[in-house]
Amino acid sequence: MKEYSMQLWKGRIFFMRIDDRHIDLRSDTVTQPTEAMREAMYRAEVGDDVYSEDPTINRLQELAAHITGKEAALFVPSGTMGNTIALLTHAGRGQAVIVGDQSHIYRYEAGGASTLGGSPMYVVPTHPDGMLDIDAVTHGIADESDEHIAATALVCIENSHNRCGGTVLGVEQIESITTLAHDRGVAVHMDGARVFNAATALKVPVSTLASSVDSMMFCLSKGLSAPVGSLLVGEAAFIRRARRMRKVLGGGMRQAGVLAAAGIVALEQMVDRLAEDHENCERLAYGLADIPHVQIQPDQVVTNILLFSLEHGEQQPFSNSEIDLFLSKAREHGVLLGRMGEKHIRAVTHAGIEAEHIERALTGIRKVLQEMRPA
Ligand code: TLP
Repeated sequence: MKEYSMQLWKGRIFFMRIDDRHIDLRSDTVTQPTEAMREAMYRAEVGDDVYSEDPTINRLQELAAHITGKEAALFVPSGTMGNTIALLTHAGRGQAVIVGDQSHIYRYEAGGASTLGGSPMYVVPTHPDGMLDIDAVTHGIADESDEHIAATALVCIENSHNRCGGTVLGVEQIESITTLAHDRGVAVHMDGARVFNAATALKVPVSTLASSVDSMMFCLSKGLSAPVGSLLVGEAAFIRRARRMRKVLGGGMRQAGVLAAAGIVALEQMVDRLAEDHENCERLAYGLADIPHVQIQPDQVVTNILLFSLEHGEQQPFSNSEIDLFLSKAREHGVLLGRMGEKHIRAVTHAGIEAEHIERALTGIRKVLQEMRPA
C-alpha cells in the first residue's frame, strides 16, 4: 500500500507520497487531489449522468459554461477524449481538419479524428510562439468547388502550447485565425488543456480567450490538480451533438459526480494559485540559464512549462543517448524531467512544487552535468 503524508502548503492541504524522494517536473498531470477535493468527492451527490441526472456533473458543466462564456459544457474523462469528440462533432467523414505540426492533437492523440472519424488532417507549420502559420491556414482551407480536395470543416489551435514550451496566444492572434476561418465557413476548436495558465499569464478572463472560438476543451486534471476530467464547451446545439459522440466513445460515465465534485473544487480554488507555478517556472528557467551546457531562453518562459536543450559547445548538441543518460542521472539525483521531441527536455511546475524544490532541482541538474563532464 502506498503511504501518503498530509502537507500544509500556503493554507491548503496536499497529499504527497512519503516514499517519493523525487521532485517530479515531468508534467502537471502528476498533481494530487487536495484535501478539499477528497472531502467533496466523499460527499458528492450523484445520479446517472447518461440520463443527465447527476446533480454534481450538471453543476460542474454549468460552472464551466459560465466561466468560459459559452452556452453549454460536457464533462469528459480526458483531454484527449474532449478534443476527439470536438473534432468528430465538427467534421464529418471525409471533411478535413487543419492542425499545427506541433499540436497535441496531431502529435499525441493517436490520430483519433482520422482513425475514428475519417477526417484527414491537413498539417500546417507552427511558429515558435505556438501560432499557426496564417498563410498556410489560408491556403489549407479547401476550395469547396474543387472535387479533388476534402472540404475543410475545422481549424484547431492550442493555448497554452505544450510543445512550444507553454507559450500563449493572445486575443488578437486567436481572432486572426477565427476571422479567417469563419469568413470561409470553417469552425475553430481550441485545445485549451491549460487555458487557465494562458489566461493567468495574459491577465485576461478565460472567457475572453474563448470568445471567438466555436469550441474549447480544457483539463481539470493538470495544473488544477483534479484527479480526472476535462470539459468541452460550446454552443448548446454543438454540445448536444457532442454528447452523442461521447456515448460512441464510451465516455458516458453514470455516477461520475464523485469526479465532477473534485472538478468543481479545482475551478473554485485552484485557478488563482497558477501564478505561483509560473513564478517557479521562471525561477527554474533563469537558474538553468546559469548552468553551463544548458540552452534555454528564460525570457520566453511565460507559463508553467519550459523547454531546454543541452550542448557540449556551440552547435554541438548532446546525442540522443547522452540526453537519456542525463535524464536517468537526474532521476538518481531526485529530479524527474521529461523529453519533448528529439532535442528538448521539458520541465513543468505545479501544485506541490515550491521555490525550495526549484533550488534543489537546479542543484541536482548542475551536479549531473558536472558528473557527465561533457567534452
Ligand atoms: N499532455 C500530456 C502528455 O500527453 C504530453 C502532458 O504531460 O503534457 N492537450 C494538451 C495541450 C495536452 O498537453 C494534453 C496532455 C492533452 C491535450 C490530453 O489530455 P489528457 O492527458 O487528459 O488526455
